[in-house]
Amino acid sequence: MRVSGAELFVKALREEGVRHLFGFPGGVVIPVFDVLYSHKEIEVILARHEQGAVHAADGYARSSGRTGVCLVTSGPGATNTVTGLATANFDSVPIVCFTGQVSRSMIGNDAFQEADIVGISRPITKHNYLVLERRDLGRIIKEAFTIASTGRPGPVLVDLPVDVLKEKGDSDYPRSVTIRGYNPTTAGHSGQIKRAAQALARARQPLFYIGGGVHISGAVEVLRRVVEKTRVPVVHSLMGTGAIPSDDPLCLGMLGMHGTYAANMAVTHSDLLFAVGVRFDDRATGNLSKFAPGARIIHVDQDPLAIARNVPVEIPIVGDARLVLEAIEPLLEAPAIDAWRVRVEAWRAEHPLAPEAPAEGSRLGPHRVIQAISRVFPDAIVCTEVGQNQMWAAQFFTFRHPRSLLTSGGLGTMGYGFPAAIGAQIANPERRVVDIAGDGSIQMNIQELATAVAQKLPVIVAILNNGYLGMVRQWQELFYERRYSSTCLTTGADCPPDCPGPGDHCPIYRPDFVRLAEAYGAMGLRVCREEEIEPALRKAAACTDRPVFIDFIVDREFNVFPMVAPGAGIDTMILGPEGGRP
Ligand SMILES: Cc1ncc(C[n+]2csc(CCOP(=O)(O)OP(=O)(O)O)c2C)c(N)n1
Ligand SMILES: [Mg+2]
Repeated sequence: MRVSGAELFVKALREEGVRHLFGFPGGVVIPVFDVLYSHKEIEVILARHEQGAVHAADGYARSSGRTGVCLVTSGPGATNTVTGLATANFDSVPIVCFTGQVSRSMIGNDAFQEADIVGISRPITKHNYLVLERRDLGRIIKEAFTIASTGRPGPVLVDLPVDVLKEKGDSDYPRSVTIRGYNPTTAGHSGQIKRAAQALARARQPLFYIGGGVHISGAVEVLRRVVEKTRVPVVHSLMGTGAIPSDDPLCLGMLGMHGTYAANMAVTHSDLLFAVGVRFDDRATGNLSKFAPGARIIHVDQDPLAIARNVPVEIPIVGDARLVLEAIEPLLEAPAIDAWRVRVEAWRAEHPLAPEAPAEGSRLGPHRVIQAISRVFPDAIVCTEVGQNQMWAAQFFTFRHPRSLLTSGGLGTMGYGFPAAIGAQIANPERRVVDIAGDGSIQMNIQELATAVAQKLPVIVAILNNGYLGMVRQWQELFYERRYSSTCLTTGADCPPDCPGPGDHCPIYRPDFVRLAEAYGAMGLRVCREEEIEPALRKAAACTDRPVFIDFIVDREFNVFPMVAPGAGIDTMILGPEGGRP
């Protein structure tokens, strides 16, 4: 049977099991949207901005493990996907993003709405394609889905010229493909796995260092068994949050720039770091010359390029984290580390995560909001924006489930959390999804409120409204003599040039998030006092057919501690507002 490229495209999606497509139309992709119009089994979620569509596909994928799919038009539609693709690429999220393109004969002629999206997206995708022949369409789509979801996952972009979409051709869609030069390793090397087990048995100050790869590979269960069997303490990266429950006695929390005192001290004094699915990102390691100076390092990762890129690794194991941990599990013995555990516990007791208390009469402590969210919605999928809100969410929410913290770790994309929450809610209609947001970040994809209202999604957005681009302000406070250049969100034309800092003289905060939510048809609530936090969250919990924005007016100059100054080793932490150092 001969069908159009657009018909084959939709058939391919159906055979891939795609149930949701995040999209935004335009001239060259009308043929595809036209076919989708009569195929109701694929639900098209109309975003309000292409960046929102890609982040939604990303949240869908991160929360469910299924590949997220989006479809946008050429030119500006395609360029609007760039931040979403880069975000997903950094955090290894499987997405297939289809972009329309001008007709093949027009490519390179500055045609209307032409952009070389394959060139633009090359460094921020796992792979990308321009479909130049109608006969290659089915194979390329199959390859795209295969590459996105296997090995170290990532976004794949497929650029579809409009005349390819209109051309009639074969209706066959391949069941499988072999891709030359693409053969991700899955099982780890058995000799290396044995060496790793022996090293762990002999270690006296060992630590597991866990990252996002553990969620991606579905290794959470086996990891928990391995930790239980060995009783070795665990630290995790931001992306590894929730792999071990935050309240597990062996979980020391996050390491790095805003890591816990116990995690950073344990890394610094460990003699063996057993790293699984991590990148040794600079936000986690701090100054590399001071990172884990006495530790032998075992590194399990799917991506051979991630191994030994930042730190010397003694026992590299390339492979899927779940398969490697399953292979090592029977070989493991619990090391004799009672003395080490006592030291680790002492660090934990010495400096628990104890944020500065807000001054008398001042506004809410943001950590109180997050602790309350954790109590009212203990099983929620938590999305975050970027900045202080993100770090407080990681520090103060008790994560107990895998794939429950969706946050832009690598790229640090403000505006990620809300559209990601929309995608997560669509993939998980039975769960509560809460976006912990900053008042700056939320405005970067605020238009997706229209999407959430249209889809009747009860996503809860908890805005920690501090009137600042708070994380940048924190750096200015600590390292730039409180010169709050371009970080105050209440600044107006009438402000004096030498602002004395926040106070009653400040202009009224705009926008009014409550009225903004209501303008979109969502519920809007405002909370100014501690005793109002839980009632507001319970009111939000009772709302099941539309999004809720809660504007939490928090202390304006509250900081995230501990903090490792940029360039310092992670054992040198600023522990609180007085700047006390260990
Ligand atoms: C798209 C983007 N632009 C700029 C930044 C730099 N940046 C990091 S955190 C931050 C402040 C975010 O402010 P807000 O959302 O209010 O969060 P807060 O830190 O106050 O919780 C900025 C500007 C970024 N991460 N992403
Ligand atoms: Mg803010």
